[in-house]
Amino acid sequence: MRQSKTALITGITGQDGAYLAEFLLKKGYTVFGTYRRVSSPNFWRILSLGIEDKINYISADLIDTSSLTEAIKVSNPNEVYHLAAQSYVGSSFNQPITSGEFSGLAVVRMLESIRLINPEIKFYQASSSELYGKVKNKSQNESTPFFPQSPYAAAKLYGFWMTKMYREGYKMYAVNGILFNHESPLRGLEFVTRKISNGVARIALGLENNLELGNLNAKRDWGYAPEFVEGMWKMLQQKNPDDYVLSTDETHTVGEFAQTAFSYLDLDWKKFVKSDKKFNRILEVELLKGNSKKAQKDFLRLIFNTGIEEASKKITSWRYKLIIDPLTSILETY
Ligand code: NDP
Ligand code: GDR
Repeated sequence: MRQSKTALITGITGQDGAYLAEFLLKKGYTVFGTYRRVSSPNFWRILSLGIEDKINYISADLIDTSSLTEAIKVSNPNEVYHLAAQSYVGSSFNQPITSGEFSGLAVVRMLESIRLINPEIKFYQASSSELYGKVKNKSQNESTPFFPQSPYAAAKLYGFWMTKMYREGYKMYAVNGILFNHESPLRGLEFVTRKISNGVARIALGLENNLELGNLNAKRDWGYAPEFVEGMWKMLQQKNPDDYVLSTDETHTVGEFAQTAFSYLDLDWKKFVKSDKKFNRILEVELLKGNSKKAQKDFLRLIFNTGIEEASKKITSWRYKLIIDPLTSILETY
């Protein structure tokens, strides 16, 4: 009889993959993770968490169905967290076809493999607040209509519906986590929060004179990645499978984020930040602000072991968690 649970994480080399692996290892899980073969190894996040020797690695590529099927067979998991995707929205306009392959079709490759190998395996799909796109509502929850604004979001929309279809049609435990932006020191440098904290650090150290950004008015609901991965796990522990929004329910502009980051080092952001149209997207998502009441009611409260108010205070302490933590870690490396 199995003593502990086994999880398979696709995209273990990414921000969420690394934090989720750390979280599941602490819970006593046996963790398998897929990575893709690239010319230079990309394990810096796992290394920085010091968990590199505790993970069972499987090489798999999202475009290669047999490698994904093999990963499920070899790991024989109780739970699959499907996180791998081309996750940068801006690049999806340059690579719309591979975005469809990686963020859309690959979801079905996973679902179909699970259905054929062992339909009892629980499946988590990394859906996104980008699905809401051109929003009409001031805040977005599980009933808000989707209106994608990028090839990335359109591909994720397909993945969203296929996950729901396998749940309803084949009665599989398959759920969508509709996660709003979540950041950390392990976030890729091309994403705006890390671009800003890295830029501020470089300016403070005299390595750069300014920071070029795109749309400063875009509003995002930024949370903290290590807390969000716990929410993913919670979704697979519910009695019945369902889709959930995870968000802080607060929104701030990119400009506000930059202002706060510069003010941490007593710098006036207006002297350093330049807005350049070359960083604007073909289509933009102007406003995202989550409404996570459903998750708060079902399980977010349990994550923090506190009341709802305190939980949301903890998750929304964005000034510290999103700016000061990554900034400090950059300054420490110089
Ligand atoms: P990252 O970009 O940090 O990680 C993506 C992972 O996918 C990496 O491990 C990457 O591998 C892997 N990957 C990409 N293409 C392929 C491929 N062709 N074959 C195999 N693996 C591949 O993203 P995050 O960790 O931030 O996000 C995780 C998931 O959650 C993504 O699906 C993202 O779209 C979604 N999401 C993220 C949110 C966020 O705010 N972070 C919010 C909502 C959804 P490699 O390291 O080799 O590049
Ligand atoms: P996003 O994250 O597109 O929301 O997708 P990103 O940090 O790239 O952009 C956030 C907002 O900032 C604006 N912006 C800039 N963005 C970048 N990257 N660089 C800039 O210089 C810049 N200037 C302004 C963007 O236009 C945008 O409005 C992230 C990813 O993790 C997705 O995978 C995930 O699904 C969503 O969050 C929820």
